[in-house]
Amino acid sequence: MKRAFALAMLLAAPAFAADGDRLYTEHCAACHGADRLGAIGPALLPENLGRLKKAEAARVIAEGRAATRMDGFGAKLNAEQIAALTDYVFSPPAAVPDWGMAEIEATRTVHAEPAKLDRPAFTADPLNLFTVVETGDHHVTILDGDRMEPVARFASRFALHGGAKYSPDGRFVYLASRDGWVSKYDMWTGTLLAEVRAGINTRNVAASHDGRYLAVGNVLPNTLVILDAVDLHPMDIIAVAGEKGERSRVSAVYTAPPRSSFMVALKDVPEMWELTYKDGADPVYRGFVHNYEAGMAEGLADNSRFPIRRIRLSEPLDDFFFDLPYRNAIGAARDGKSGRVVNLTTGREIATIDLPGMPHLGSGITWTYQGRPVMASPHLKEAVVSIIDMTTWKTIKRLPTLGPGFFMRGHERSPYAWIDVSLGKDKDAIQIIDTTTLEIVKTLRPRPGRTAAHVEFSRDGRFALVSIMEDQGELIVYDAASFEEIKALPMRRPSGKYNVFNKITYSSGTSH
Ligand code: DHE
Repeated sequence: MKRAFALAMLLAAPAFAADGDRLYTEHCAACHGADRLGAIGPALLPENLGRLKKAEAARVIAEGRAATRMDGFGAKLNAEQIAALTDYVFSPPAAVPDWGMAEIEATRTVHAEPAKLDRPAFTADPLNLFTVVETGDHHVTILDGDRMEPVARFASRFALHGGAKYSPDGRFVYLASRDGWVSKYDMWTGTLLAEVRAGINTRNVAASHDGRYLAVGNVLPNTLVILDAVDLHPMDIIAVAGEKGERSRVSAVYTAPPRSSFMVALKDVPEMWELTYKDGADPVYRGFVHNYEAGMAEGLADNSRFPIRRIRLSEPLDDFFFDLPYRNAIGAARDGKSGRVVNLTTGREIATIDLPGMPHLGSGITWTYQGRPVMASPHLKEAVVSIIDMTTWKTIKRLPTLGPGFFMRGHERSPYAWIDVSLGKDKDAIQIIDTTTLEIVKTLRPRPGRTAAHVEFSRDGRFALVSIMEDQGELIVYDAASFEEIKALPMRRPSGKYNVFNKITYSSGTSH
């Protein structure tokens, strides 16, 4: 009660009474950078703080942040000064900082070359390893998926977000942080190999299926950065803008293996981009990249050594799911009411899907139901899973759940799809859908009262791993057929886990 009051006072204090800029230089710049771009501490710019409420930011300044080097300043600064500092870090900088080739290259470090090995340094099936991202204390655990035992654990950059991406053989894993750091680890030795800061505020990283390139989608600045997957050196920076030059944030970048391309979702303009990385790319792309005028006429961007195709949309779509052959993209605006199907061969929208309630298409999965391919997606704002026939693009079922949820998982060898409902009041529940009847057959409450979210199957589909997404959390291993708990491992807010085999084979039940 006392603390809540103190916090309210902090927020009510007149921010203008103290000089945020000066206080920042004095107390924060050493760790967070004079330009607020981050140093040993994370970047403190509005885009990077987007998920933090002002009251929480003020509390962190006053009390510090557990499990980090951020000490509390409550003894040194009064309420007015803390309010001024909070306002300052939530205000945009006078100019968008430069983050070009030189700045990116200057952050790049190659820590080690991969050891000459033809198998992991430990005894484990290299294709049944999991990367577990623990955002509670910013660490990554490599888990042996046969014994369900950790084989390595190491510190990560602050606030990793998005799925782990693997090299085609599953040996190397790439992880991105919200502050733009991309790190490359050797799964077989648990070694950090290289790091680079590809953006100031980043959405995610995608890895080409041939193991050669990474694409990093940024919000700040508005760029798409292509890195060499071997040593992370920046190969290309593409300014992201619509046809009339209007700048756009990148929402996400995805790999489309059968197309040898990266698909790019843009937040602010009604376009999606396809960037091809195929050698000697088909003439339709090659021709245009060398011919700016013709390229623009045909809707191809021309600012990259990698040919880019603009696909015009009727409105911006910022969250995508793809059918397995990558012939169609299913997109939705996060705040929209319907989804669109975009045929990637013709570059045309071919259907509208009934999808209210903020579908989270990036978490969608697909399976065969009564001989037809269906896709299913949870919703961020509605207690429902939408199941859509991918031949007619009609919603065949809106399956009510206990609450809105983030993630969904299935596996080729399991008849069940697992969802969390972590955005509602039943955040401690995991629900299991029978993919043959489209009914919920089981509701688990792994740890009553504690948030359960993000499921991933083992390579063979026999086990389902569930996160207790709390600071002192757990990773719980379930028998995926009997739904019995097999094992629990303590973990620090395990936000996501990624099985090597399921990822590198682009399993229909997992995110790609
Ligand atoms: Fe995520 C993946 C966007 C909030 C945990 N999230 C993704 C991806 C996108 C995305 C585009 C796919 C990228 C990839 O894997 O390459 N996430 C967003 C948002 O727009 C949203 C709603 C708001 C935001 O803050 O950006 C959001 N996400 C969250 C969280 O609050 C979560 C639960 C905790 C956190 O750590 O931030 C969260 N997002 C995740 C995880 C994945 C993810 C664990 C990987 C899922 C997977 O299985 O592949």
